[in-house]
Amino acid sequence: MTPRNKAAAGRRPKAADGASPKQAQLALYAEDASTQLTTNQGLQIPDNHNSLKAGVRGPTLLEDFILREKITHFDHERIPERAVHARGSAAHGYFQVYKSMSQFTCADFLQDPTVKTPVFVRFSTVAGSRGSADTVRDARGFAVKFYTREGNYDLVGNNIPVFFIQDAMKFPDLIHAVKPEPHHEMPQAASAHDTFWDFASLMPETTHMLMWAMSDRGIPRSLRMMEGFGVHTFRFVNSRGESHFVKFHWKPKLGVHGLAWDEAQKIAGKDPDFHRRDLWEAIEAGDFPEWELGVQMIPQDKEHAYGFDLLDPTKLIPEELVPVQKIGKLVLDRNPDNFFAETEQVAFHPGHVVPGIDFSNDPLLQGRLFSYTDTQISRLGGANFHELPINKAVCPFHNFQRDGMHRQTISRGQVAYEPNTLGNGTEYRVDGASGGFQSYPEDLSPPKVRRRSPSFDDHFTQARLFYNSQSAPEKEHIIAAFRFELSKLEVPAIRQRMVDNLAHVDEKLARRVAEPLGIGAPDAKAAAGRPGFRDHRMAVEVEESPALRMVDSGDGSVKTRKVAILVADGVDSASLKPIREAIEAAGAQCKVVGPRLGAVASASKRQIEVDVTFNNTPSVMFDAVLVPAGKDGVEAMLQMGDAVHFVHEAFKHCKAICVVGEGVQLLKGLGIDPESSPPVGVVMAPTPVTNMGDATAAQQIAQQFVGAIAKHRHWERPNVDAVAA
Ligand code: HDD
Repeated sequence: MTPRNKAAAGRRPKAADGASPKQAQLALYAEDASTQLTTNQGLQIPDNHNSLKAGVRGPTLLEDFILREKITHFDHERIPERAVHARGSAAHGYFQVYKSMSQFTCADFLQDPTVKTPVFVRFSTVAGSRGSADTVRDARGFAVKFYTREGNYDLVGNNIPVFFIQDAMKFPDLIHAVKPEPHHEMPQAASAHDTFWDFASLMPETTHMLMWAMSDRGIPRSLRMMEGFGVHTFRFVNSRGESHFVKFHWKPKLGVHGLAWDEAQKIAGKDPDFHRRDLWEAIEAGDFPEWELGVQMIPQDKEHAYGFDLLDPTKLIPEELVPVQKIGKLVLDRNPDNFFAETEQVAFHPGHVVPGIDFSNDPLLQGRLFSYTDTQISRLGGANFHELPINKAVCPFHNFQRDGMHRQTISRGQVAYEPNTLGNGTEYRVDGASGGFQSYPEDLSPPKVRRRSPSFDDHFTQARLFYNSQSAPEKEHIIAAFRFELSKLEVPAIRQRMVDNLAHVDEKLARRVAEPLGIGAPDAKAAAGRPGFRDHRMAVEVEESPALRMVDSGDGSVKTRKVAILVADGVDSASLKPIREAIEAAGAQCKVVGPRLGAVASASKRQIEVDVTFNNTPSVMFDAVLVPAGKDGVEAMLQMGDAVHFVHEAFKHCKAICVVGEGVQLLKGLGIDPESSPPVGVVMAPTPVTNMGDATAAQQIAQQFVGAIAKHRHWERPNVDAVAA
């Protein structure tokens, strides 16, 4: 064990030390490394380096059961990756309700504020393979398994509140279109290719989610800084059998933040595990990520009160129409012990519900109710995946399902059927009289039809609402993302169809997207004439919804933000100290970035320990940059391409930058005049202030810098496209 692992293992709760029921259960299956090696049958292995041979230079003998066992196991180590959401990262934690929700639902885990329900949460990208990069443009999965006292409840959502399609019948088509193209398996983890946009342009119902995916929601800064949504309308049912429709929201404590697209692409190469590492490290450091669970509730009799259909998964309920009530919190406080056993083998299913939570007739949800169990059977090798430790309920479970691949449970007795009189000596019959999960008795008198409801036919009003609700820079990001994706297409007709559709969202948006694409002007009429086009406009109930934009979200704290402090021999360490202290006191994390590992010598010959180098940890790994004063240090950095690039790139990505004294030289070439007021998000500290040890002035500078970091990104910074970085 490395010292770090040892420390982590020491900290982790064991079964006996008050851990959650789920941790106690998992501990029964856990094993620690041992110095003795045995076969799977427990036989001690005498030599783990050499196979059994006929003479030292002779052929290996078939008899070598030890070699065979080892190789055979290795040969079967891999299981199929998930058909979608293959790339994921997960953590354990707990959920706690703020006050009883008994008025709306009888779900046990939503009753008692003193109860902490164990959870396992897996975040994922959708399109990429298991080994693909974290920061690609995509929706993110946000799947929560609650191990409740009434059985497992899975809330299997995304970080976008609407979906591309309205009916599960189209799901395989959607996924086939977005996955790498079947003839050459390219591109990996990217929607910027012909088949995706071919499909999207022919299916205008995708338009609303496309707007979200092309926004900064598609490239989150961190898994800890994104919202989650149950997407579909579900039902809460209380103990009197009364139903409310409900939409679920997860609101991150740290706010909702995105990367710059150029940055996201660079990170995909520099650190493909960027989000996974960020989640892991935050939890190891004790910075436990937190979300609040929000609900929008609509009484059963108000089902038709809105212009959109609650059953249509391409629609959201604007928070201005139905406020989000925060009803509890989710905290992730423990990393998994084993990626495969937990993160890979966990099996989610929207059909894992508990009494008090039920489905709506959303046709996408209805299809999902079939798909998830089905996929686990091939992915996890049989029908007994519920017995895997990570999937096992913490409450007792029992039925007469029997046998199958990899069955673990040893079911005792003669009886495997119901009703029976032989099982436990008395007549045993399940008749629904004694509770259990009761489906909401919805009144249905349907003709059997294979048709889409006309109430699903408005494909543009909410796409427009989303676009209109964005700030000016966020609108620019959406335009740039559409341009990027569509410019990658080889077939101009697909680009044209797409911008024709966009003209129904916003004329100007469509024109701006089309400008650099070598196609004609957007033609709204042409779009309207194509098969599949629906624009039966619903009444506009909300023109603009501030809740849909990301800017200014969060509580203004800089907790866990990463700040680079650039150093080289000769920088002024005195000017660094007060600023570093203030940043760290505010909860941000500093790393000293230098030309080499080891230490550099400050102007006053103090040693400054270097954590990482300009080369191995570039600016895209940080949220902000601090450049100290010190003539010789700054001169040295100006000679280093990596150091200059570091600052220019951070500027281009609209990050907070603080330059002290001569450090301003590193902004040279960006057209910034040190004498005039600095660009937004750039804090300039004149040398005399900090060099002369004026503590109050240094404090002020530090506070300005912390304020700039808290804004996350200064997207309104002008002319960043002109920066060559
Ligand atoms: Fe799905 C996985 C979320 C529609 C079929 N889906 C999967 C995961 C998430 C979602 C988060 C990963 C779970 C994990 O971490 O293991 N899926 C959604 C959302 C949808 C959605 C929010 C729409 C609102 N999905 C959807 C449809 C179907 C599927 C319409 C099929 C009819 N989804 C699957 C699947 C997966 C899956 C193929 C792959 C691996 C798995 O289930 O366990 O069955």
